[in-house]
Amino acid sequence: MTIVQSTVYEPLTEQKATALAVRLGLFRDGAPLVCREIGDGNLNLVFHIVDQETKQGVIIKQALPYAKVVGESWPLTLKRAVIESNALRTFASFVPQYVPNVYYSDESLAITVMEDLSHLQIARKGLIEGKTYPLLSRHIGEFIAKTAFYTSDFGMNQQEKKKLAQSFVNPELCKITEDLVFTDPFFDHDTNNFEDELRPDVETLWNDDRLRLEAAKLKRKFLTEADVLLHGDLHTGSIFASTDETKVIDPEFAFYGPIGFDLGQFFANLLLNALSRPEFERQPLFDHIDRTWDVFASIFSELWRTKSIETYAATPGLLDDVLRHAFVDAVGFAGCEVIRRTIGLAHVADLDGIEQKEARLAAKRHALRLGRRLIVERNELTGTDGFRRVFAETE
Ligand code: SR1
Ligand code: MG
Repeated sequence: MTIVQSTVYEPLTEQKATALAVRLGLFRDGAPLVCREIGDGNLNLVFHIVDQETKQGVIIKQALPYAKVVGESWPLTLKRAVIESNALRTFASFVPQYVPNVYYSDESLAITVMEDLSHLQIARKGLIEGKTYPLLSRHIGEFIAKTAFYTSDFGMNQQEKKKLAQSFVNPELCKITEDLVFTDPFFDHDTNNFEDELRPDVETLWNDDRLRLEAAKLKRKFLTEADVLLHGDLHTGSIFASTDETKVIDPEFAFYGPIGFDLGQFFANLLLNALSRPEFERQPLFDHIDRTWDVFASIFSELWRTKSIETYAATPGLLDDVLRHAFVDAVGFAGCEVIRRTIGLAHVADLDGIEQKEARLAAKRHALRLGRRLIVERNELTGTDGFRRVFAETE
């Protein structure tokens, strides 16, 4: 990957993105190019440029200096583009099959130029349409296991790890998560956004001292545990999928944090999809949670046993302790994510897209009860079966 320091920042237009792709030599001379801005996320511009004859394309992703979801009143660092391209490059060194190929980065323009994945579909969209993606959890379990192990103090030189962690210090994007995931939904904060009918349920949540204490403990973990390099925003909208391929995108929130965080976000977004479905369609989502954990635990354990560089790695009980904490934390983080996607600033189409109002409110009330139980009872879940049980008990 090349990092090019070139021009002064300006938001690209479709014409300028096309001209840039031509200047970078990404297309043959005279190729008939069509460019569309297709960004539908909360933060960035995404240009899709395609040669109409060969049908080959590229993606140019550009960070905006503010959060698109809110507007220019919420300034946001452009440095996240560098974090994103560096995270993709780091992940590619362990699991190239699960991330897009990065062709160029330009720090001043805050762009990442990368592989066109338009033959795949954003997993959230596909799941909402009822697709099941049989390999999704196998791939995500492997992605998390390998990126976590190889960036941890057990999988890489411990002095180099500190330097790598330093290069992924990401205060502005972490602050978004600290506020939107771990704080605002648990208080009467003006970023929260929910239907008036949910106010009594939400006020019950805000007055729940036990919940607030456990949410505070989880936030503290997120703030203080620089364990492994995380994607940092691993929801189903950050994953492209098909029946046989999976690609993780958008790691602009990457930073060194607690090992259970990416697992928890992924579990939560599977649960959010399950909440939007009738009971008889939920099984594939719970199966995905089981398989993600099983694949993660098995690959992580194998790497720990065969590749660890730490003297204490072979100490009986240590690996079990690491896995147990990863699981318990993941359950708690999943609870926070379920709650914030229901009443916080950034919602998910899985729940908001339920057309019938009473069904939507019922699913959201279920989400709040489920999220709460996952947070306060996370230590009591002995395995991924616990998700099914708590889901059923909170219906
Ligand atoms: C202001 S950003 C809102 C959310 O979008 C991102 O994808 C993260 O999930 C963030 O919390
Ligand atoms: Mg994103």
